[in-house]
Amino acid sequence: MSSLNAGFDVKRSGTGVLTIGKEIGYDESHLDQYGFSMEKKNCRVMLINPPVSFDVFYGEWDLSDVKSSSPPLGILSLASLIRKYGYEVDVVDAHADGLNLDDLKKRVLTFKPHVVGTTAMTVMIEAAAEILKAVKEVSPEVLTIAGGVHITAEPTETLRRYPYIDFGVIGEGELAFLDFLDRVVRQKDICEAESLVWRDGDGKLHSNPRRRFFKSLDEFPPPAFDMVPNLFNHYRLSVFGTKKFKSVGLVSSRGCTGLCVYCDLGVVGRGYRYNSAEYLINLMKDVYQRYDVTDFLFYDDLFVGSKPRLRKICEIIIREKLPFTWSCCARVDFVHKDMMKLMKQAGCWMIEYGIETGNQRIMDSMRKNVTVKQVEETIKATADAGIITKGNFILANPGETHDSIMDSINLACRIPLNYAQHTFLQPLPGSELYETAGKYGTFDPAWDRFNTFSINFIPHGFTRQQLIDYSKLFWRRFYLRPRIWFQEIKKIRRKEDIQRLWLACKAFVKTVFYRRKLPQFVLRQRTPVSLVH
Ligand code: B12
Ligand code: SF4
Repeated sequence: MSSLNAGFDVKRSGTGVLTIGKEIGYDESHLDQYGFSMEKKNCRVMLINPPVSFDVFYGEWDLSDVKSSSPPLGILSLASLIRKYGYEVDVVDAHADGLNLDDLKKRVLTFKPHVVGTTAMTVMIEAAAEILKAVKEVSPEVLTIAGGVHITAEPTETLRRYPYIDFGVIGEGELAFLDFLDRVVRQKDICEAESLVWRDGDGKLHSNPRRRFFKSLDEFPPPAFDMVPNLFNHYRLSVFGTKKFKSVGLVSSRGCTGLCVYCDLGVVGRGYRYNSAEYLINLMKDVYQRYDVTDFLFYDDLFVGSKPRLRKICEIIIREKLPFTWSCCARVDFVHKDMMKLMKQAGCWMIEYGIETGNQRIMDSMRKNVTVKQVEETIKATADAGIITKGNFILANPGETHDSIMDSINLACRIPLNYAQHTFLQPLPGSELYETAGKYGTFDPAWDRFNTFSINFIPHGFTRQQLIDYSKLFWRRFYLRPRIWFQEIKKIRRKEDIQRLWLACKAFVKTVFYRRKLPQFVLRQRTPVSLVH
């Protein structure tokens, strides 16, 4: 039985956060080497995406007109794998289906699961814990387990706060969950499973050593899209990130080599692993054949991280004349300028860049390792290749001044961006800033406010109202320009384009002229996570 010292919490502190890929290491073995049985098992597993309201996701911003939701990829990846290994699985997307706790209780009583698992980013953990509490109310014997980015960042504190979560899984879930279930079925000691956080009979919390990062991602089956009721009645991806309403979001790689201080890479690590071009193209073809989808949104932190893979993806799409359009995210220092024409030819219509700031000092303090000049050059090169550009900015960074915010607004307007958006800095659990933000301003670490739209960090020298005013200025200065309006009008081809533009306009007006009043946050410093020794 492992002590907490061997676990993840300790490594997360201090500079450990910078090197988690290296410290944890890579698992080069193959899935079949683990010897998990594929026979059908008498074990029912329910996986629930928590019912989080859009108000929680969007905070003070009224984005109801453009609200988006997408299939829960983490849960669907796990469901796909454990189904292959003989478990009976029920996926419940309580968020998309608008289910309340009573509906969930009924689902539990009907399916009679042995294990119920849920997922959560930080902003969702409260809702996730509520559903596990409801599960325990109707079926106290069910084993409850939570996974995802939040539990990875705050494993022991989360179990301490929510006693109805029996177990937590840190990091990637595929092998850890298979191992856990295998132990449940074979009645082996569950508490020795790697990556597991658990509570002993005396209520003491333990965090087992973490699994290494699995290398052969192609051995995992693709997300089980067939396990959510209806891909298009239930979900609508971001109006701004897709070309069509009917679009599917995919993740084809894990990890990023960046060191940005505000970013939480706890689950996937600071390295880079990816599905092969062939795997990805087969998945896209499968989604196309089953659901008639031709538009894809790659959520990957670093879709363009491997140039040979990117080239191959583009070449296959072009060679096979696949009717796909797609958009992806990229870093300005990683995108390959000589690949842009090929990407465009292969259907890439938009690249979303994390620009974050127009001020070099702030850029350096974020540890972006990028210059403002690089931003300018990359955006120009992308626009020259005929690919639409979207720039994401973060306002209210540590060390921010009124001038540095204006630098960001001015940069957004100076470079040939087609779209720009901003969020407010949030020192996310799992990011380096979570530990240090208190030094640079006032920080409210309430978990249900970590949606990146709410203001939970106010840098020294600013008031909350000033940040709201700068936010409104950002949107007005960028979008109230004739160039942007002409571009949108020129793009109209179909009735759907008009609908999408109308939704965007409504959201713009509400963002600039109106913000909902939510209770002001309590200004306090972050209290350190209590560890069990
Ligand atoms: C894709 C994505 C999204 C998509 C969600 C798609 C979907 N429905 O799944 C969209 C665009 C909607 C999104 C939104 C947000 N996101 Co987001 N997103 C990501 C991204 C880029 C990839 C996540 C992913 O799908 N990975 C692939 C799957 C397979 O991995 P996974 O979900 O983590 O699941 C694995 C494990 O976590 C674990 N696991 C997960 N659940 C469970 C459950 C059990 C029982 C077990 C055992 C294991 C387990 O096993 C899975 C398989 O290995 C991550 C970045 C990253 N590096 O993780 C950010 C990230 C998760 N997002 C983040 C944030 C902050 C948000 C927003 C709050 C931002 C905003 N401006 O509103 C919103 C809120 C949520 C919302 N509105 O739905 C942060 C979360 C940080 C935190 N501590 O909370 C991340 C980490 C970005 C970052 N680097 O800081 N996001
Ligand atoms: S913010 Fe983007 S570039 Fe920076 S570490 Fe995170 S994923 Fe990488």
